[in-house]
Amino acid sequence: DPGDCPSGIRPDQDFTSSNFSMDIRMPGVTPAESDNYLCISQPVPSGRDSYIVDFIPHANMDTVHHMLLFGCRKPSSISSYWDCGGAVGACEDQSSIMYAWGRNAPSTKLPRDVGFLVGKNSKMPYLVLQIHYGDIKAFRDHHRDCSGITLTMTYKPQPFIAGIYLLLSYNTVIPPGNKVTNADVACDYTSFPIYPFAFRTHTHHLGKVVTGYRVRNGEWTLIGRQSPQLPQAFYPTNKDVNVQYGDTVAARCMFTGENMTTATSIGSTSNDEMCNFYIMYYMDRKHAIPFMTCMNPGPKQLFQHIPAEANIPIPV
Ligand code: IYT
Ligand code: CU
Ligand code: CU
Repeated sequence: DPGDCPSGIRPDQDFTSSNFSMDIRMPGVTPAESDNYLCISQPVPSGRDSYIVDFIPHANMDTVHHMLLFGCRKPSSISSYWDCGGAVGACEDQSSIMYAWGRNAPSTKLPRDVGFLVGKNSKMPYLVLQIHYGDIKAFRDHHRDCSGITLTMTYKPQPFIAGIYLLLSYNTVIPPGNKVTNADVACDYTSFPIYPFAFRTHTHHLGKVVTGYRVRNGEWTLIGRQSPQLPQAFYPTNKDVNVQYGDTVAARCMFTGENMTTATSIGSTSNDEMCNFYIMYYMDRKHAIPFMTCMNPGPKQLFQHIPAEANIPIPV
């Protein structure tokens, strides 16, 4: 008994239905130390396309700091669960983030008729769940933890496919003592329309605010703005802002190196920094693209016109 935690695929009660659920839950684990990152993987049904249409988190704020779900070609381990906080990560080839849960953060629902495509035609045969366990005090009684998520899934083709557009800076350096350092990223958008509905920000300790925009004909329209010091979940986007051929997608991370004595660069440890703005969108199934990235340092000229709010810290 793997801690008697539910796992794997469960068909719908009604056997004629195309719906089913999939549990991705820790197999009754007791983290050894505070700030353990543990990962588990589950294959998705491979013979045919399936769609994730809802995420139901099972996590307790007292024990779990955050959860991230990835779609993967190959998980980093075949163990029932593994430590994925160090050299070994979640996936061997980082694929795509699909869901995030953070303490106290609202859980974003996929809109109606929208699903993440997994399985046969998706190049994502595995799902990997990463759980960051917080303070180990909650495990003083040595209980076994079943945290994780239940996915509501269907074989029924969905009219719209969900995807992720990740904007990231790879070359930012935050000098010590400077009150404000901006990391700017921008790309021209040259594909079929996307309809953003949620966004997520990610930095480490020095990020104060991360903001993303659509720029159309010189006009900046907010997609989302959040403090990366709040739970790094997906929050609903500003309003109905679509992105189409000819637009520019732009993001700024504002950092402060005020209290630092050395320069901080982009890297994977908590002493390094990151600048990520994730857009979760849907797209017509006819020409759906599940994952896009933008890593262009934004042109200075463009960012002269960024709204002032992008440099106003969000109180936490
Ligand atoms: C260097 C960097 O910014 N790493 C980020 C973003 C990233 C995510 C994925 C980079 C790649 C990916 O395939 I998915 I290449 C990063 O590591 N972000 C963390 C998680 O790893 C997702 C985060 O919490 O956003
Ligand atoms: Cu966390
Ligand atoms: Cu990071």
